[in-house]
Amino acid sequence: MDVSSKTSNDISFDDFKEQIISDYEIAFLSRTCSLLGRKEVLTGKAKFGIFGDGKELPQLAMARSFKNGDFRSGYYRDQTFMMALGLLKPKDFFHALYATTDIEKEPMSAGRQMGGHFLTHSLNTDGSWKDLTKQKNSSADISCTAGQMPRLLGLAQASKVYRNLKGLDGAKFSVNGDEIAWGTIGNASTSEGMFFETINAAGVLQVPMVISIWDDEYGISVPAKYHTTKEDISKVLSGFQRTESEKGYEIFKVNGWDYTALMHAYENAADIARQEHVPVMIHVKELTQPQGHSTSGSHERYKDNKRLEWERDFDCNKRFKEWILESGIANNEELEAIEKRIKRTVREAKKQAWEEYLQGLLAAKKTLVALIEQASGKSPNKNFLNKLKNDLIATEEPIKKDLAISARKALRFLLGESSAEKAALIDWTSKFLQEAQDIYSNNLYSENENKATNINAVAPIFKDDSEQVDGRVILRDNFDKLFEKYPNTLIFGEDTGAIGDVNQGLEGMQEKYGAIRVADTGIRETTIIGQGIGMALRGLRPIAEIQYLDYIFYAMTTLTDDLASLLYRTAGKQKAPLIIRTRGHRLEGIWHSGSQMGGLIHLLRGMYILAPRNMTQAAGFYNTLLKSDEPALVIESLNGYRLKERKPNNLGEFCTPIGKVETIKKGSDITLVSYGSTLRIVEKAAKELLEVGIDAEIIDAQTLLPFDIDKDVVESIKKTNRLLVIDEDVPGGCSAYLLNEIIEKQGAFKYLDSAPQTLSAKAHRPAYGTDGDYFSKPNREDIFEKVYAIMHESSPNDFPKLR
Ligand SMILES: Cc1ncc(C[n+]2csc(CCOP(=O)(O)OP(=O)(O)O)c2C)c(N)n1
Ligand SMILES: [Mg+2]
Repeated sequence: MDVSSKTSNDISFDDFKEQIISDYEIAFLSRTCSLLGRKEVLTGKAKFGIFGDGKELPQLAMARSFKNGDFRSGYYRDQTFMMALGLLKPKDFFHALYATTDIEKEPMSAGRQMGGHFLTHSLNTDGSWKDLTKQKNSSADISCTAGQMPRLLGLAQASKVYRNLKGLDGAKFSVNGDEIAWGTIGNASTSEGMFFETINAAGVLQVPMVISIWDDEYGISVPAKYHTTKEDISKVLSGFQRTESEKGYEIFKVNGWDYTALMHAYENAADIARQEHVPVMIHVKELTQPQGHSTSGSHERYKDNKRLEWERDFDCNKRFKEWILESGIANNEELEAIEKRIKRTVREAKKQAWEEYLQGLLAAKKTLVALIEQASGKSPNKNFLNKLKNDLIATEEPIKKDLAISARKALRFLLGESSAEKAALIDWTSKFLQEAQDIYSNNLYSENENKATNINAVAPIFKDDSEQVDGRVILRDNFDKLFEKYPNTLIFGEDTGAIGDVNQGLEGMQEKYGAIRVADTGIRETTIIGQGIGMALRGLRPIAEIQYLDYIFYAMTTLTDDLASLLYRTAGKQKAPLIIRTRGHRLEGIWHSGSQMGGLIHLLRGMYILAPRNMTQAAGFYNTLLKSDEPALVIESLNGYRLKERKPNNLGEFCTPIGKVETIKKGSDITLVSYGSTLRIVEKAAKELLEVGIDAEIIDAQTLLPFDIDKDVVESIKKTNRLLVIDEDVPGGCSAYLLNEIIEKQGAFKYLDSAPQTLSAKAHRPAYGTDGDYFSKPNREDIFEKVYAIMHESSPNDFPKLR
């Protein structure tokens, strides 16, 4: 629906006037920050700036309808919104530009993210949840345009779950599911698949999501005609509009410079989403970019004079001011007094932020200058050290890098000398580097007590008469225990619900636990992960199922950009303990036998990657993960569901430890490291090797990220002095990673008598059928021959040439 100008009936004129003046103040404050922010970049104090100018007005309207418990999932234009809610102060804004690393001063990411990336803190310092119903929440932005969409779906879905699922403890997360998830996206970014996928899924799921499209008709230099069919996203999406008989969206279209129309649209949107749990789209048109896209270029290069003139005329702040004057809400003098005051405030905030930013660095510089001076006293390189010191003194506004370089260079000039002063300099340098490194590298994984690698192993208990069952039965019965034990656990994916997953690992679970907790979804991997991230951000324990490992790559950007980076980019202030369940490895054909582990372990640092060899180990990983609060990917072995395993008596209780390898067979001649389905083939090959007198030790890596934190593999190599890593990834994939861990990190090279080797799959995708598998992936004979060749090389007499 088109929204025209109307004043709100619900509040008195005085209140309305007060609201308008307060909104004008925020609009002007935000704009002043944008203007000064750009200058800070152009004068070199900050490296990059992307601001919210030209989008102020609709964000004020959104902020007015945003309540405690609500969540935002937006992008870099939303500074006015954050300022309106008091979540971003001008001083914070400048600290973010300078990349201050103190989280108290730069609450958005402790300097890890560029300015313009917003968040609120969901966690206390010990990693426990704050009461999110008592604060206004923003999930942490990412730079990838439209990357905020998948998680938006999950944030909205959480309200639906909290409203409709009985027996949940949502105390810190929801009040009857009344919370809205508010999304924002630029017009050009609506071209992304993630946008369309999310829009469709939210329409299907009917979740309380309000998505605002800030339409300035450009995506950097590219105008709307290259982005959007009919150059009008709400027109194109009008088929999503709900009708009396069909569920869908409520769609609003409103001009971004029209204050009262915006207020009206947002109030309506909020009512519909909050009460009815219906998704709403607000297409905010006729927005502008007063300073162009970012500090990287000027828009005069690609906008003609007519467009630039139109943008000046339709600048939402200018129009807002004109409207205030015309309506007699305030006069020019009053507004100018406000503007003057705000300009002073912002200038002062900027100055203070810069001084605070420099404070610690100047103190460190002073100490370092003194240390270099003292250490140079008796040095033959005194002149060089003096020059170094004077250069440092001349660096009036040093950054950490300047200090690190000076200290490290000074130590080079002192090579071979020995003095107490030099020792003091070494001490300072080591401490400085270590502290700085920690500032930039901490919180990749949880640093709290219940981090996944701290969860103790609990062995499965077997009785003498323990049943031998299909592996999938162990998973199913273990999930049953978990759903019973953790009421906030839910699982969803393609064919996950009614049929209980394609391999029956969830057989009967939907009947028992209901369609909210065990749910079917559309075929849309990215938003399945998004559902998981969003719900995990709001206290639920989702398990998102990706039907086959080969299809996880549809969701890879969301996994790597959003989930894996979350704890790190928020400096530990947000967590999404999402478990992803999938199945892979050697079944049949190019897309059902995937083992692209190298790609996963490299792109998903910040998550755990677990490749259990059987379903008991897999079930144990789920049990461990639910005791922890970190995100993980569990890859079940596709050809293992029908293999017989003994059923443990302590289902739901036994825990497979994370970060620990397991020795499957003892041996003395060579250490074989493998994981997943390939491990079974290695075991068979090892039996055949015994027949020719080669006794191999077999180690199951099983947790690839992290790998072998106790360094057990090197202990095995100390005994066998030989190493072969076997997997079914491409050459140089996961096997190379494991080799690096064992040789370099564990220092195994010292104990090797033969060159360490890898045996992996071919570089191409695995061909279909039994022969396709045999000639694509390492088979029993390959393993036998590779091991034999290593033994032949070291003792040709004992092991004569095979062929
Ligand atoms: C996935 C991705 N592709 C490209 C970019 C580079 N980029 C940053 S902003 C932008 C334009 C976005 O335009 P729009 O969505 O209309 O938002 P606006 O900046 O106009 O508010 C592009 C292409 C990016 N950040 N992410
Ligand atoms: Mg745009």
